[in-house]
Amino acid sequence: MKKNKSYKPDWTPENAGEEFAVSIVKGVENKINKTQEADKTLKRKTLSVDEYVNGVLNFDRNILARTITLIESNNLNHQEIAQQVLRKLLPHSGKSLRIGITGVPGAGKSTLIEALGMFLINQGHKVAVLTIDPSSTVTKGSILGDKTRMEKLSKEKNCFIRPSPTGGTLGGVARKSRETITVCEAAGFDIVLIETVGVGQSEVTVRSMVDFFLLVLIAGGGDELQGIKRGIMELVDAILINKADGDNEKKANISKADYENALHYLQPATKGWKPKVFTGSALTGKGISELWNTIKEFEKITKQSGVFEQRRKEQLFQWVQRMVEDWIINEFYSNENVKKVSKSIEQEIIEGKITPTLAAEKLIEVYKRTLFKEK
Ligand SMILES: Nc1nc2c(ncn2[C@@H]2O[C@H](COP(=O)(O)OP(=O)(O)OP(=O)(O)O)[C@@H](O)[C@H]2O)c(=O)[nH]1
Ligand SMILES: [Mg+2]
Repeated sequence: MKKNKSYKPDWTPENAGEEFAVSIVKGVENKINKTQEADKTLKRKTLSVDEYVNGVLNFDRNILARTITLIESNNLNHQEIAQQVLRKLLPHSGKSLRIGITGVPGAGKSTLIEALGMFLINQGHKVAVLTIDPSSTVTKGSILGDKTRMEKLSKEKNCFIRPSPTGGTLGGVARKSRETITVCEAAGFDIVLIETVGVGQSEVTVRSMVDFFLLVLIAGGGDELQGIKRGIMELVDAILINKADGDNEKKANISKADYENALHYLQPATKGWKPKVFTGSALTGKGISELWNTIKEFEKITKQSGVFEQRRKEQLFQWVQRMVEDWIINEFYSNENVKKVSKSIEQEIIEGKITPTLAAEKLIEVYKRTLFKEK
């Protein structure tokens, strides 16, 4: 191996002589990476926009998965191709029924998706399952859990399961998921099920991309225990009290009455639709057909009244709005001058030298000044 003759480390005093020089062996890391990269590109021929589009439209599962990977990529070049692909797929999308499923961890969402998914596939539907989990970057998501929970479903050729895209903010995850819905619909999936954990903001995001929103609760769990905020109840079209099997059945019926009562005082999430509460068991399959009948009834009523189409249109505008908002926030906080001043302003607030309103004004002023300078 070739040695570098005289290399001086960073800590070497200025004007130091050769006594500080060390010999090092040049790393070989790059070489290995390059070979691996080359292998990858050899195995994975890059596809043209039309190859992606035709693959998706012809229900080529391999290309479908690669298209979604392209959408999820943060590489600018990939994003550009992804947008071209999406533009061509857009006219073929929109024909599915989008169903959001939320609930605390362990409520039985994935088990329910397995049961409902199999029920639908046996009726001839094509089912796409997506999960939205903004925390998955940290926890690596519940991919493993989901794969085992949806064991039968994951083997079905008319089912496609895609775990939450990792990395980035909820806004970023949401953009990718929305675009993934478009791709799945263009591929011919007529039912899209989206699972999200009902803590934090992700349920609001999922509500804004689905037609029907279901909350899964556990019998006798109690509101506090389940961390269910009133806010979620205002978003849902139905509540399933899950795990109503064995000794739990009685408790489930009591919970059902409680939730029906609570919903009675809330504004319905969908105009012209009274949210339904029922009990069931994802494990035994009890309540699955009732759930599906409710969803079909919901679809019929809202399509007749025009509420369905209206919501879809509003969701498109909200989507655009959200992306612009995310961009503005990112643009502001990643501004170098704003970053520099933020620290000292933070300190001034802590010390009570400045009010929050003045602090905000100051930051905005700093940002505005950079804009004028750029011009
Ligand atoms: N007895 C009973 N157990 C159930 C039922 N549904 C789910 N479970 C069990 O509850 C546990 C959690 O189920 P999951 O389907 O993974 O729950 P989840 O809501 O998807 O959980 P996260 O994805 O972690 O948020 C598993 O051990 C399931 O077997 C049910 O109807 N009855
Ligand atoms: Mg799950």
